[in-house]
Amino acid sequence: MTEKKTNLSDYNRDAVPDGSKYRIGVIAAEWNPTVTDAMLNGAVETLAANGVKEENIMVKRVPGTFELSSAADMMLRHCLLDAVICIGCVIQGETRHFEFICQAVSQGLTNVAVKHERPVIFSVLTTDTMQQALDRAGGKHGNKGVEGAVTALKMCAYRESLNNN
Ligand code: DLZ
Repeated sequence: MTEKKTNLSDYNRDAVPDGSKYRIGVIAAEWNPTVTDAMLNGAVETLAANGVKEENIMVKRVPGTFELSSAADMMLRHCLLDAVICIGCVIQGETRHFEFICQAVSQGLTNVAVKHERPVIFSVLTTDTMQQALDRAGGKHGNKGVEGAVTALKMCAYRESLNNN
C-alpha cells in the first residue's frame, strides 16, 4: 500500500526495479522552461541512479504540453522503448487554455499508453501559480520528474511480470 507522499522526490530505493535493461524516452515541453528543465534533469538523473544506461535514455523536446500526446505516440511508433515519460507544466492563466490543455493531455497520454501497451507517464504539473510549479520542480515539495522516473521503472517491471506468466 502506498502512503501519501509528502515530497515528490522521496522514494524507497529498494522498491525501485533495476533499470539496466530498459530503454526509456523522456519528452519535455518547452513552455515554462525553468520548471520543465528541472523536471527533465530530475527524471534523467533518477533513471541513471537506478541503472538505466545513458545510451538507453532518449530525450526530446516539444513546443508545449499539448504536443506531448502526439509526440509520445510518434516516439513509440518509431523507437523501441519500454516507457515514455512526458514532462510539462501548465499554469492557470486568464483564458480557458489551461482546462483545454490539461484535459487533452491527460486523456491523450492515457490513449497512447493503452494503444501501445507501454507505460506513458504523466509528469505534468497543472498549477495555479508559477511558485506552486517551482515548489514541485526541485523546490520544497520535491521534483515531479523524479516521481515520473520511479513510476516509469515500476511500470516497466509490471509489464515484464505479465510477459513472464
Ligand atoms: C498556448 C499555451 C498556453 C496559454 N499555456 C501553456 C502552458 O501553461 N504550458 C504549456 O506547456 N503550454 C502552453 N501553451 C502551449 C500549448 O501547449 C501548445 O503548444 C499550443 O497551443 C500549440 O499547440
